[in-house]
Amino acid sequence: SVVAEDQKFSLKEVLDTFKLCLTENKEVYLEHYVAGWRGLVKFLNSLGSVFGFISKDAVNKIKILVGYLEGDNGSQYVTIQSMMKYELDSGLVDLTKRGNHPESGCRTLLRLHRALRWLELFLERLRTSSEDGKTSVMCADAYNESLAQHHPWVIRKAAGMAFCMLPGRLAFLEVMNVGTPEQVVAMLGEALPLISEVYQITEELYAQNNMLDLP
Ligand code: 1Q0
Repeated sequence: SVVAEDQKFSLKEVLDTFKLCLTENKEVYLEHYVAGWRGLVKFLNSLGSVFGFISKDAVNKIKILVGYLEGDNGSQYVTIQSMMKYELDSGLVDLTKRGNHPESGCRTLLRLHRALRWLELFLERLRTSSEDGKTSVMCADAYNESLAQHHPWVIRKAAGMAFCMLPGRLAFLEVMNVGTPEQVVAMLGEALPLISEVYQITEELYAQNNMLDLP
């Protein structure tokens, strides 16, 4: 049905939102960045309830950012660059330890930003994997190389268990809703440089502002 089609995840849709993220002078639109995550969460939800604790956290962070976008100071949150400037200039970021601003846009987005690195590493493995490649292993390797460094033991443990529930490579490529495995691989090849560029630009911004370790 039309409704079912609407709710179906499509890799193309996520790809398109990440394409919209960058302005001409390489600023990152928060609205599209958040929309990209919405699409990914949709995908995660379609994989089953074992991933619920992960999507819940992502949804929570998306909601915080949307709250700022739609709030009274929404015009300050158009791009990641303007958000950083605004929050830093106004003293709205807890820089060294949690205090009065435990849910700043900067610290919230940093969590999604770190997860974007996981996504990049995972999708690159998926793209270059052979037919008998195991998604759970690709996912765990990508996680250990990135996000895991920022997570305490309990979360690493829970994440590790969830990864084991991932569908196999073929089923995984199928739910991306693109077409044949070859077509998915081609689309991943197109998507990855975009995701990577958005990641690099954001990483640079956090580094320049000494905010890579926001509590
Ligand atoms: C496909 C399997 C998905 C696996 C996702 C890997 C990430 C595992 C992360 C486990 C995190 C769990 C819960 C909570 C963590 C928070 O403590 C942590 C820090 O925040 P805070 O406020 O406590 O300081 N939060 C995070 O690190 C953010 C984690 C966000 C993860 C969002 C994952 C969204 C998943 C997308 C699925 C993409 C599938 C790829 C196919 C798409 C093709 C384009």
